[in-house]
Amino acid sequence: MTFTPDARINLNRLLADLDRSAGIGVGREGGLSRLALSDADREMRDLFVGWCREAGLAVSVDEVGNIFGRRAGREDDLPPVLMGSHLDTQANGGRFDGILGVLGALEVVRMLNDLGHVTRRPIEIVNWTNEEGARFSPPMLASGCFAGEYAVEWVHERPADDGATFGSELQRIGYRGSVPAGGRVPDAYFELHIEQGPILDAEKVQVGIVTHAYRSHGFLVEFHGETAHTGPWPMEKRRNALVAAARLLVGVDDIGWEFAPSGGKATAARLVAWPNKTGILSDWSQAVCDVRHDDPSNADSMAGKVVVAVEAAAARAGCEARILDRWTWGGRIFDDALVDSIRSHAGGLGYTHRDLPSQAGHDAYFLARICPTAMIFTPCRDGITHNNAEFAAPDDIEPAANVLLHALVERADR
Ligand code: HGY
Ligand code: MN
Ligand code: MN
Repeated sequence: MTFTPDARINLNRLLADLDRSAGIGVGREGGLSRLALSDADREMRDLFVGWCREAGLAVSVDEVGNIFGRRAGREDDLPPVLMGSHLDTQANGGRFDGILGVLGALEVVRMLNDLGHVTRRPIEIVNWTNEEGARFSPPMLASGCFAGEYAVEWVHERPADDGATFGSELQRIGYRGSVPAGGRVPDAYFELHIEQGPILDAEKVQVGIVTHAYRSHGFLVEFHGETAHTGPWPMEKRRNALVAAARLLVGVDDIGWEFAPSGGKATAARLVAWPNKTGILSDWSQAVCDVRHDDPSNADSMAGKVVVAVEAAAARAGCEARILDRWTWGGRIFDDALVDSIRSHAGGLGYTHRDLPSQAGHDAYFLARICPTAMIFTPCRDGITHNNAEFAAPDDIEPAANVLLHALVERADR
């Protein structure tokens, strides 16, 4: 057998893998809660590594836990073509977000094995650590490190709520690899992902051709105040860090509503405070928020308004504020030739398809900084995601996975 235009993935094999994954780190009904570097993440990683080895891949793990399964090429010293996504999920995550991209890449490799097709260039399938940023901020932490955005030491120091650090948890679960993180340039990167939006499902379109990404700015903000008694302490003397964070987050929500008519979004995502107890004002708090817009200049002005809101919230609550971390991604970051290839394979395979932007962040955003990169979207029911009701039917999955198979081989064989 060999690779021909009518080659297709083995959908039932991919669905079986997705079912196995759905049983590891089970969350609410139908969903997952498989936070990065948790015991459940380790279990899923071990399963994925086993599958890679069964598929004849050489497995390596880098210093921030990214897992690579390498399939040799005929000219094996050429830069590899990468494809993958993430196996970690949100706290109330779905069974497809990220997971479909990793297991879809594995299925492509298995199908090439079935066909006995060895590509000219080597292929590497990838699981990126901590894409969600749910346990360790910021999101896309390990793909960002691979792309040179974050130093390994800084990544290892990222704290979790329970006092653990990224590096200590990586060590604990046995995935603190020795391979340097990054420092190499892949030939290209593909990422298969559910749309995480309603367009493809609503229009009954089979494949999403991702032309660009919403411009996004994220903030981690810290406030310092003073503890005091909630009873006798006069209002004018209060320095309640919890109030400062709350005022910021309401201000961020107002920015979202201001830009909603043009499709902008602003999210008050997280608020933690100490001591955060009855009877006492909190003297420490942290808040995470982000703003997103299809128009970069709008996104940038939303970000400017967030910075003003930080100062206003601090002043109103009598606290000091510090922006501990900021992250920015998105724009026209994908490779036109790869996007065209994906579009032509979608058409050539007889699938309906349409161009659209990505509104959610993805590891591909960082890979796009170092090599030609493109994404392929599948529909997901009503666009529901980061929710246990997230769902992609077999008919939703198969077309985009087949497009990945053909676009990957075209790139790896050129
Ligand atoms: O933040 C995001 O959009 C991604 O899911 N990490
Ligand atoms: Mn994702
Ligand atoms: Mn996600």
